[in-house]
Amino acid sequence: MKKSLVLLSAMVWLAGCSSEDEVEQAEKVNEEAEKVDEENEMDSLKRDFPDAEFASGVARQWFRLAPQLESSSEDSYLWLLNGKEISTDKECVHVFAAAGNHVLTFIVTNAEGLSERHFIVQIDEPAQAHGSWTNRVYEFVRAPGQFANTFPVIPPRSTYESVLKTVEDTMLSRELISLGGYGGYIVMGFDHTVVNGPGNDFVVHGNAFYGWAEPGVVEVSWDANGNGLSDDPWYEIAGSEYNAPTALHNYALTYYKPATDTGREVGAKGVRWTDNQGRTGYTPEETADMIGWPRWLGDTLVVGGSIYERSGLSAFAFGYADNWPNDDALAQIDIDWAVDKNGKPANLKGIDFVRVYTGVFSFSAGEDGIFGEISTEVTGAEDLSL
Ligand SMILES: [Ca+2]
Ligand SMILES: [Ca+2]
Ligand SMILES: [Ca+2]
Repeated sequence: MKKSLVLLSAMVWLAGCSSEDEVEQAEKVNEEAEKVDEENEMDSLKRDFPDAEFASGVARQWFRLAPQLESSSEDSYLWLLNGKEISTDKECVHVFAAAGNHVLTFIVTNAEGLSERHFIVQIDEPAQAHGSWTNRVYEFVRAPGQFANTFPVIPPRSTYESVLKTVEDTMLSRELISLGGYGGYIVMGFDHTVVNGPGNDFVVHGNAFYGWAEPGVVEVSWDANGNGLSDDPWYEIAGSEYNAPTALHNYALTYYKPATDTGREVGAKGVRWTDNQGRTGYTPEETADMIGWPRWLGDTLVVGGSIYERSGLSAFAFGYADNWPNDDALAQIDIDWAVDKNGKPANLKGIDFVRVYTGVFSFSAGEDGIFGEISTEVTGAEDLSL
């Protein structure tokens, strides 16, 4: 097959060329490929590939290359990076861990044959170095509990925007943010994409120590729609408890603000809750310094995801936040552990956003529960590669 000759020549110019030489070579290879297309009379494949043989990008930022092909449902696509498959989508979306030059090959196949083009991709380091710590808070929902308005302090009449600002400032100064009882969560983002490299990739920092874990479930997401916002699908980091017999997924729990709770029992204290398993109950009684309902929330709060059972304050084996001391390797997370809604590997190349929520519903912290509910604390998340 004539095409295989073209592919071979593409591999040969890898070593030792300058970027300009490489682009020149790519031009030659593409001219040859066009001729082959003509010889093969593959009219349907003579489409508008990207003109330039050169594409550039920045390390740890999404690289996207989309050929302007007429849409044809019979086409199949293959992208090779330095000869290795990286995508079978029409648009190539990839992320590079470091600066460097690469050869990208795009192959379209349909009933008439195949056609291919080559690109030299030059990846540079960003003008301003990326930071290893999360730099932005996108969402924050504290669940009712002991530190509802005090950790960090949320002043009266705070708006949601001012709460976000307070929490973001707290994260930037690497101080503790309490998520409250089960389901309370924070969504944080980095100033770059955390690349899924070999082994562990990031760690969520909390205040766990040996014998005192308040595990938070970790979810990850990447900016699939490219709008810079955290509005893309989430993938749970399937830690050691994901398949435990007592684990519940698709769990939902509703908290009711005490003063407005019409279903409240006479004399009841604490915060009433119901869940999608038909259960109901009250959180422990509030005391003067335990104002149970976060000030900025409405009359009800629905939270959920997965929920895990645990007795005492022992740590889960791996894959959670606020579970092992921050400098223990068991606190680290591998993006490879991310799964979709059906528990299938998500195969993520990198992540931009991290969501952490309190993953157990328990009030057993301390003797007689004097330390209140199990509440995950976080100070931020760290990219281990920087
Ligand atoms: Ca990894
Ligand atoms: Ca997005
Ligand atoms: Ca904690």
